[in-house]
Amino acid sequence: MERTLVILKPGCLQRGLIGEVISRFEKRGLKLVAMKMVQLDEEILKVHYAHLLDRPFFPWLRDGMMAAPVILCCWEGYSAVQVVRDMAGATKASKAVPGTIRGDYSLHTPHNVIHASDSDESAKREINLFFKEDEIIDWHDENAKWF
Ligand code: IDP
Ligand code: MG
Repeated sequence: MERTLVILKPGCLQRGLIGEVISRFEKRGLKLVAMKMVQLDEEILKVHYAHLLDRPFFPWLRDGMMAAPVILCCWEGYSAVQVVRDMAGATKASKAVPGTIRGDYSLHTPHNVIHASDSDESAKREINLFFKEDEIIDWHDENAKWF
């Protein structure tokens, strides 16, 4: 089964959208295998967003991601990376289609509610960056047969 990393960004916590967003993934049939609230720092953000370090908006992205705690979650399921990316919607908030998380809850790209891994390779790297091995729990999902 595939795993993907979702970060509920600081604005998601501040706006009281945590339950709403997590509920969407649960209802879709994804299995939550790890979750924690953390205050991110510059060091880890420079690794996580290494591909964006030289972009002009990086300082805003970094500060925005440190403006309040985030919720880190690891979701597992069939084709989890692509399914969660599709549920997140387009990076550019104003172009995100209604029905997607970004399309329903954001208008401006810096406030696009969640991060979602963009490939299986990134997912593995990001899950390793944010979670220790023993923080991921392979529990038995009694409802799996209904999904
Ligand atoms: P993604 O989050 O959809 O994978 P990335 O290109 O990896 O998109 O960018 C990471 C984050 O950086 C975005 O989610 C968004 O918050 C922010 N970002 C990306 N492009 C821009 C931009 O042009 N202006 C401001 N913020 C941006
Ligand atoms: Mg990305």
